[in-house]
Amino acid sequence: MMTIYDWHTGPYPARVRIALGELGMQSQVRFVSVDLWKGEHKTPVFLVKNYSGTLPVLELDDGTLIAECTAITQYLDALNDKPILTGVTPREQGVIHMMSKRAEIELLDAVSVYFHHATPGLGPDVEIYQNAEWGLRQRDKAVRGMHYFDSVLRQVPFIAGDTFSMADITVVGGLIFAGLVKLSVPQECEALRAWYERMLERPSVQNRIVMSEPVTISA
Ligand code: GTS
Repeated sequence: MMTIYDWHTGPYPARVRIALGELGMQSQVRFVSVDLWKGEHKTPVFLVKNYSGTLPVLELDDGTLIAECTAITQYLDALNDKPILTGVTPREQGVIHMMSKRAEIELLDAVSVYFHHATPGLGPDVEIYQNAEWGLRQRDKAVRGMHYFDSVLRQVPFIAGDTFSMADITVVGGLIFAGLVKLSVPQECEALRAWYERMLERPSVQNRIVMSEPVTISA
């Protein structure tokens, strides 16, 4: 049994929950809730688990700690004989990793910076430094990212090409976060909007929050 430290509505933890759903591995993990709104992810005890003070974190039975959604997803996918989210051939692996990283840089992380810097974020006790101008620039970057991914999806059905992959999950995370901060996908991004409708129909995306009743254990 593996442990995942996460927060049930968080967009980044959603990426790992969606991956677990796609892989059919929900029964192999237990979730431990770390309350972001109380700043539990910044306590000294939690920082031992993840130096970066972010969620999610995967803990293996032998005590190994794996943070970063991409790393966690790659680990889980590699447990299968035939990975389905991170590619099999070197070309697939390279393209999927690139597009997932690009989705972080151009969309998800940008929305996150906007949330933490140009909105009240997690509240004054947790947001000890804010720079609204930087946050607003990142909001605009995220909107440009939406246009970029729209242009990608006008050419191919999924973010990294012909098949669903970790890169789709990362963009889904970005749009989940955008929805939480009320940052709309521009109307003219028709391909991105249609793709997102399709993504929202996937059971892994629909079930991400109810995947497990959160267990509350202060980290
Ligand atoms: N690069 C990290 C990853 O990919 O795992 C980023 C993780 C991240 O920012 N997680 C959010 C977090 O811990 C969780 S959530 O916002 O999606 O719920 N944020 C808290 C903070 O203070 O940055």
